[in-house]
Amino acid sequence: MIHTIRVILACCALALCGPSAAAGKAANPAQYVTESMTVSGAVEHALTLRVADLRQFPPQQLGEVPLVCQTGAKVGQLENFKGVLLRDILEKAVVVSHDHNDVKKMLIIATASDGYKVVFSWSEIFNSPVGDGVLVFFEKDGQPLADDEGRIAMVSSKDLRTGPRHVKWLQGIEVRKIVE
Ligand SMILES: Nc1nc2c(c(=O)[nH]1)N[C@H]1C(S)=C(S)[C@@H](COP(=O)(O)O)O[C@H]1N2
Ligand SMILES: [Mo]
Repeated sequence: MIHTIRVILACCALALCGPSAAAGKAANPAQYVTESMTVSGAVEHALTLRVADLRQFPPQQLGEVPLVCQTGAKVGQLENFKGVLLRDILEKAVVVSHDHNDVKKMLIIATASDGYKVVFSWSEIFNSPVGDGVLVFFEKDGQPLADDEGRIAMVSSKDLRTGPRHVKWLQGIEVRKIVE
């Protein structure tokens, strides 16, 4: 009985996270492509930004960023891409802060259209060198991003392993204060 349950659970895990799910995304990435991203949650100005809107922020250009999975495997490389700092976007949205210590409790959650999510903290973005390397990007070699990344993606280029916070098909950024 327990063995049967284990087998069922293992199959579910494989279906959700295993090669078949990854292969599905690789085979049909067009369904995940995002044309705009939102900024929501604990901000004074909620934003919806299309690529044309992102171009209004100060441009950032990066050369080569190796993409390394959390396992340590090299999975690719980002080259010659253009974007803007997540910090500049959040400055426009204005993180809500009533108390001197509010910002220290803020999470910044990036969500992709396939349900992938990664978190940053306010301190990482606004008060550490990591923030200098967190880019929302939309152009590679002067061209819009291909379907395998969406039109809008994100990377935290100063991470030790850059794969996990390379968010393909970026859909939104939510600012949320932790519950005390
Ligand atoms: N939207 C989205 N972005 C994602 C992922 C994902 O599942 N969905 N996986 C991440 C991880 S853990 C890695 S290592 C790289 C893998 O990129 P690849 O699927 O092109 O090899 O993408 C990252 N970005
Ligand atoms: Mo990964």
